[in-house]
Amino acid sequence: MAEKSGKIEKPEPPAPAGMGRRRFLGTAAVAGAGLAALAGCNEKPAADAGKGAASAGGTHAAANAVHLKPGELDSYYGLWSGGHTGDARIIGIPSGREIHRIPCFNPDPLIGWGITNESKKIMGTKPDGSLKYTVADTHHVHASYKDGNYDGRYAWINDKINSRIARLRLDYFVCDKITELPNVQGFHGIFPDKRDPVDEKINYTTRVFCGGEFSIPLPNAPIDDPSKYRSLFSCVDAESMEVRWQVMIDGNCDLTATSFDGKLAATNQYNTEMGARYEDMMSAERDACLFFNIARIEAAVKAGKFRTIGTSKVPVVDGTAEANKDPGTALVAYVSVPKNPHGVNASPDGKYFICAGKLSPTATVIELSRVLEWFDGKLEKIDDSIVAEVELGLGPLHTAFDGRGNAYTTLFLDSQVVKWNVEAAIKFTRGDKTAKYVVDRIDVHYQPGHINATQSETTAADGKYLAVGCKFSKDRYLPVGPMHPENEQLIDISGDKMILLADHPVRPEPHDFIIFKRDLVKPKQVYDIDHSPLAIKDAKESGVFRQGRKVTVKMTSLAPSFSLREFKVKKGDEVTLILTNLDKIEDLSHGFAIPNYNINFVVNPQETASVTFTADKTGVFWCYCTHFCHALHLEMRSRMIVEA
Ligand code: CUK
Ligand code: CUA
Ligand code: CA
Repeated sequence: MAEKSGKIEKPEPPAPAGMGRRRFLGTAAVAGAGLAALAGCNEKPAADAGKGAASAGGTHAAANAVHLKPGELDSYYGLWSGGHTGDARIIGIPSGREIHRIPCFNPDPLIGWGITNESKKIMGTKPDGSLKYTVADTHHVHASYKDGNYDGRYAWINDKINSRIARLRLDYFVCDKITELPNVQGFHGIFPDKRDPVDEKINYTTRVFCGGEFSIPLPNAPIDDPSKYRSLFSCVDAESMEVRWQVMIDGNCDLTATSFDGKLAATNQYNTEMGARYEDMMSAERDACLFFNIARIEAAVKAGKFRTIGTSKVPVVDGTAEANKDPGTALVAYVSVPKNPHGVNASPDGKYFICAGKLSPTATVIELSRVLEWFDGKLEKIDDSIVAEVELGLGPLHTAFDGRGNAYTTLFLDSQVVKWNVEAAIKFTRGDKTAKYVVDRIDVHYQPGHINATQSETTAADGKYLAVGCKFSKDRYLPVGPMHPENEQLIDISGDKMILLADHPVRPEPHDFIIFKRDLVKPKQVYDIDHSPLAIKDAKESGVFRQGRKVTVKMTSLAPSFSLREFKVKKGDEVTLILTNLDKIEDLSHGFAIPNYNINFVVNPQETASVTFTADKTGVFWCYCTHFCHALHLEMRSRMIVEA
């Protein structure tokens, strides 16, 4: 893919703001030679690799440093989606250090996710007790809001492969609920609402919106004609995690964003054509950004104006273009935006939604108040809600904000981040050609996808750091065979010019992430022992309890021993082993592994976990602690004797 890193050529100078030669990428161009460019294969390693940080002292000193002294803590939490690993990752910002991973959709043998009964219940099992799914593809992770800022309660993350939404608790940093969306394939964008559209008192997140990307027959059936397929936009209850309602739409959902006033949720569409092949999906010059009128949708559901699909009981309202022409009753507004847009993002001032063009070199700025005017019958044409459409560069994907009126958009094909001023872009679009909306450009390495700034999509956007998720790392790390890591780059955005601060490799492949101030969460480091109804609060309650062929083994851990030094079961028993860690000291976790039984899990201080297995092998099995906990950690064992 990449050219040999030995052949380093000078990078092309940044493209000027007005790019006459850069018009839309036509279908023909893309289908032919241009396809390689779309895949990012035309990039040459930049000659200035790493120079950004080195030249930090040149133009202006980097106000934000990445180097923390030993023992120093990061000032921000970064919450990254894990991609194919199906987890969420906690990365300290600005250091870029990966501090933790939260397994969600896929098994994780470290903590026993997908092994313990508690995690299996969250993940979902088949009738035989095995996991329903073991692969996932997480893209987007967003946290709950209060008063327009993160409140440290929850975050939500999507699984595109099996259409699941997982909730993360931000006190224990664990996944506590997973819901599978009915009749949805390719669940992609996810975004919590920021407040209720109607109830003044509910100034926090109570809904999470989920975009269905792939259109399918509803209900799914072997129907060949793609014009009969539709996709669903789903609303999930933030507390119960049940699906409240769905909206059937034309085209497809991609990314999702929400307004600060709680009134609208948005999704961009790249396939208004409802094509089944990529040529078809890019045949139109414009696609759309949809706006969902939350209050009206919920009123329609309440009034019984819905249907259900297949075996699902979730109310589905009609959001198709044909049924939503009259602004007075419309549930959904279809705003036209250029060719195959990618991200949609809400600016922290609450005024605008920005759609990046992807196959058009533009960003489109849509004014929230005008979309609302259209719903109120005060704006004649919905497309008049577009207040700017400006050229930025090739392959614009996602946008972040600094809270000072600037937007930062990734340019996938140009391998750049462009900093641009939203109000200047609006002036330029209105005819003031002297309005210089492009403020700065910086090369990134390489082909960036998501981008986010510290506190970006909150009212507390602080414009300090920008992280950029580069899809290709090429020559940036020691080669490790054919598979390359992704490159997450950190940029200082505190000054006028962006300054590249650091590269960090990540296992493929995170897409989206958020970065928030560390004092917004209050992590707990010791469990409340009552979190589990199974907790064994006293070592004296330990023992082997038999009910026919079902055996319960109750055990506690307290460094450096388990309460049962040995226990006996019989071949063929169904054994449920419950382990409570009675240690109360922070950081004193124990593991519990059973050799040849394929079992390992961790119990953190005051945590209880259980596993169920059939004792199908006779013999002696040294159950041992897998988590280094004490000078006598190796000696911390229990003997399971399985008798014939
Ligand atoms: S999509 Cu991955 S770079 Cu799934 Cu958010 Cu844009
Ligand atoms: Cu307990 Cu190691
Ligand atoms: Ca299209």
